[in-house]
Amino acid sequence: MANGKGEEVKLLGAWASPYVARVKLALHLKGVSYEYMEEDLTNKSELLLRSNPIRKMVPVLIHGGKPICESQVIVQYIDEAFPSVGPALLPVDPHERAVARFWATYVDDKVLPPWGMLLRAKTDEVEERAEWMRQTIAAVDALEEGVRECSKSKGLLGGDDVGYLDVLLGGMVPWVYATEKISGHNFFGASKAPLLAAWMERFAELDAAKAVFQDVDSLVEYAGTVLSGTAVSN
Ligand SMILES: N[C@@H](CCC(=O)N[C@@H](CS)C(=O)NCC(=O)O)C(=O)O
Repeated sequence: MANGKGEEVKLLGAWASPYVARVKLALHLKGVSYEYMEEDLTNKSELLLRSNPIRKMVPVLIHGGKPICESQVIVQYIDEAFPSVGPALLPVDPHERAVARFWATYVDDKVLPPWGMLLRAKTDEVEERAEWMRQTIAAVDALEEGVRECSKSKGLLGGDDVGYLDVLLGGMVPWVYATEKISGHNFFGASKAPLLAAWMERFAELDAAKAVFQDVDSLVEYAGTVLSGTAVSN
């Protein structure tokens, strides 16, 4: 693995986070070596608080001593800071670039919030859970259109190779599997979202995905304990 200008790269993360997984995927795809530092989010390190004083969240990438925060910003930074290594993640064409960014924003604004609420809801919050489920399914329905718009010959979303939207969605894949185990509902299932389902199978075959994806049973346990204290069920 090669690092631009030999500067040290550190990643502050939390193992279960889909946002952190995005950054790990981008680093692996780019062939950038890095030191990973696991944060205890109940007792955040001085380094995290100093590096991301505004949001105090992971992921934070520290490159040559300079912190970069927010997963989308970090993935774009990695693409720009390490241009000569690995595939270019953002499309070269400005319109294609804008479309990839649009769908990335859509995922974070519309798909992840209700999904996160669903995973955090208590089992007796039946109506709330039904509403979060409905909102997540509606958002994923629309995301199918994004996959249609961005996918090219190989069925990945970055043109001829893996790209920005692949990385952003890729970080969520283990949570798709975990949610299915918890609730019986596969948000990227073939009957409702055939393009996403096919994309997910292809993405999961990449070496970077195999290296980065979390163990699904551990995520299920995490959802049942850390997130809600109770698992989601149908
Ligand atoms: N918009 C942020 C979200 C990051 C995020 O939600 N991180 C969570 C872990 S999954 C976190 O650090 N939570 C700690 C806290 O909220 O105090 C990104 O894309 O990086």
